[in-house]
Amino acid sequence: MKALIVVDIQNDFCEGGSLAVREGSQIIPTVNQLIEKFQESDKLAVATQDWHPQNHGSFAANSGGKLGEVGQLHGLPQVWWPEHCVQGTVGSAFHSELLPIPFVVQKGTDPEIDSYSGFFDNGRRKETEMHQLLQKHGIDELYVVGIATDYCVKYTVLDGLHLGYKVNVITDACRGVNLKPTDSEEAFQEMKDQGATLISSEQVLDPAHRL
Ligand code: VGL
Ligand code: ZN
Repeated sequence: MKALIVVDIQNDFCEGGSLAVREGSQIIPTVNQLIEKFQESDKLAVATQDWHPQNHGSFAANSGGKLGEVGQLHGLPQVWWPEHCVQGTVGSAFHSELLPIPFVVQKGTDPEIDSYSGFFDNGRRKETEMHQLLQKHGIDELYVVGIATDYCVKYTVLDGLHLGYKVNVITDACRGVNLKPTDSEEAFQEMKDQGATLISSEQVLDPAHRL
């Protein structure tokens, strides 16, 4: 059984947000078509939501580190981010053009550790409810879209593969931060090297592509 995973399409990651990703909101019409196709075929769609407390350790202002630089957070390498996706703020809300998605998995709630993946925190110390939810629905194959290609999309895909799912990444329905201009390209390559299938939305939306 197949499921669509929509990663972090939240205001702070779109144009005008505090951690705006270039062209972030451009993927939304395509993502909405995918949500409709999955729902029309009675397939599960799950959204992830970055959901930080105000005192989250990944925020540069809380760490004393410089924006975009890498430091250490409780023993793990950590990029220092601007304050973003603080629980309950407008920035943490899903973009208003995104269709509602019935299942939402929140992550990044522990101030002491960041959580890029929809499955685990960055140390794989704690799990979200994602794997259980997918197991309960008999899911064995994922289609992943969203923001950011080089962080939350990438780690969600790699953890999905690690847990034994077949994983498809719909590349034109993803956008990246690109602290380094080639980061998204390299992220797609790494996902592919680890066993993910890179696919286009055109292929998935083709009526010949059965879910
Ligand atoms: C993300 C940086 C920090 C993401 C979340 O959604 O890719 N990136 N928090
Ligand atoms: Zn975050």
